[in-house]
Amino acid sequence: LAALAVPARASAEPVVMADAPLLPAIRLTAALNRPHQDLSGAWAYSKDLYKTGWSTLMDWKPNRGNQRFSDVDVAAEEARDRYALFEYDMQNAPRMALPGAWNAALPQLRYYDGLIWFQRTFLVSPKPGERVLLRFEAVNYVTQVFVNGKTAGAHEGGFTPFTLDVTGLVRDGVNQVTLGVDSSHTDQSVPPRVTDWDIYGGVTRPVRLFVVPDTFIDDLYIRYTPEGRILAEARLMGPASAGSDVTLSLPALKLMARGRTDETGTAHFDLKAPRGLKLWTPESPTLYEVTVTAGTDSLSDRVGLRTIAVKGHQILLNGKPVFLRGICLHEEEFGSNPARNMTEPASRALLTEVKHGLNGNFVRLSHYPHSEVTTRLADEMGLLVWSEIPVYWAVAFGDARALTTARRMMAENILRDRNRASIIIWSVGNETPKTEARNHFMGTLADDAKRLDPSRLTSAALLVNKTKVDGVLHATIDDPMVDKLDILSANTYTAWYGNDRLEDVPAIKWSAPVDKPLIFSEFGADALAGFHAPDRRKFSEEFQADFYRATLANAATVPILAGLSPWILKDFQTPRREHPVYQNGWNRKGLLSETGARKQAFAVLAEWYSQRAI
Ligand code: GCB
Repeated sequence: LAALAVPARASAEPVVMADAPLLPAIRLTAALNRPHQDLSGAWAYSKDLYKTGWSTLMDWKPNRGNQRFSDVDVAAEEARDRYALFEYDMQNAPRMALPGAWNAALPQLRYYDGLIWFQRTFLVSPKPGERVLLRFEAVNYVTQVFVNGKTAGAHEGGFTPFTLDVTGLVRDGVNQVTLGVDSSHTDQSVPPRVTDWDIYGGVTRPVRLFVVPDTFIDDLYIRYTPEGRILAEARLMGPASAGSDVTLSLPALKLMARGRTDETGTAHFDLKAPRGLKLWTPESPTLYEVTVTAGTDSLSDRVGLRTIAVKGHQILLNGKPVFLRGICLHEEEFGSNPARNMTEPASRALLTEVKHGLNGNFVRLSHYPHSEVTTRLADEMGLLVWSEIPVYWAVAFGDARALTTARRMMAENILRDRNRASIIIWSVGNETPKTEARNHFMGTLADDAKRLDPSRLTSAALLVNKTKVDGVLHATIDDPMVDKLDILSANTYTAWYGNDRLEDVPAIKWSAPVDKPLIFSEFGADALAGFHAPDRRKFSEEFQADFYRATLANAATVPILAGLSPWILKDFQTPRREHPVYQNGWNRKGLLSETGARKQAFAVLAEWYSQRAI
């Protein structure tokens, strides 16, 4: 990634403390609740397959004619000088609606995996003592940001937000922002080159512009303890961050407290929860308005209060055992041409199928942080959430750069969402090899998760060791990570992949070396909606339904099982699945087709969950 050598302004660089998590310099927690300009809409774009506009790559052969990020008015230059040479003109380039992956925008870009430039203008008139921040909710995968032709910062990672302080680059009135977005992945990227989902390059979530006071409330972290206390930390950023007065209030609970920030800009609150507090549960997802004020800034959020813990092989929500009736989800809306632009109606439609269609109480948001739209809706609708970063398959576990990227992503994800009561699990990996390097890599992430948020559980989707003894299948979680993680999770595809037969699945004997809760974090089989086969062959709805019956029969025999998240709610696009009859670029393990038609297995799982509902 030579491209990233472009110097990033301080605000884009992670703050590195010895052995501490890698924190983004600006957090802007609960940003969506602040006044802002949404820069969604028409952006000019220009594709650049050979990355000629990536400044550092062309340093050996400077070519003004390709610098899409400059603020030169190309048409005016051409009009002024008939020998002027430009091989782009962003101001007059075609437009694309953002957010949304470019692969869905135009047939010519369906398989484009490389660099595309985006540009638009915005109006801003900051007053003295104000800061201008640009926040990007998700850009896949590497982004360089330029404001009025000057470097504003860079970011790697396709699913977590980043915020740049552009105060020094903006002028009063019309400004120009240009993004160079490179979707290509490398051997060091997270995720690596090969996954089982589609490219989805580009600006997939909104870009927003904020004007905040010079000293502003950058972070709020609030949680409820088993002892009945409400703990909160409010962190200010800016010249007056230390020694400032901060007020915290939860009006519905008649709670109000004053604090003062320490030298790190943080004010700590420790309040006794009043009687009558309603704890958040999936059945009754009570949210309380919380407001922090400091100086001229104020920030509000709606938060649920609850506890989550493990005891032996049980998961305890508010001290009571809970069985996770879940399903995995990719971030894809219904339809045959998803752009991974999750809107509230689209997210609500998907989560409604989980909650009311399947009788579920849990979603695994695989394999990367989903939109804040979804985690906020999970809070509101009452669904427990597994949140993960794309430490997936063959990540370069021995590579220091990959670890830095993953740690920063983990921090960005946790800092974004640690006030979401719905989230109970931070996951640090999916189906990864049992090597020393990987144990260190994922172990570091699990430690970071606990440091940033000791109030939640950790897990990882692990591979299972399977043997057959006297005709009976034995599945063992013999992974060195079991000691590190709070919950053991297993992806199990017996009788879909491999040579084992469906008839043997109900009798699989499960064992783990430690007494901890186990989740079947994945199991599933492809079925093409509408394909029915009397002989119940693979890819038929009948086979998928039988596969669910067999795996659920097995699940009922596993005493340490604390939940399920089968693979997956809905068919999703992936270049790995090219069977010309059944797949055509779609992984067909959805219980719903891409357009939302329910397959037979949907009812099988819904019925099983209705029996488990407490
Ligand atoms: C897995 C992966 C998931 C795949 C799925 C499959 O184990 O975690 O990303 O899509 O299997 O369909 O094979």
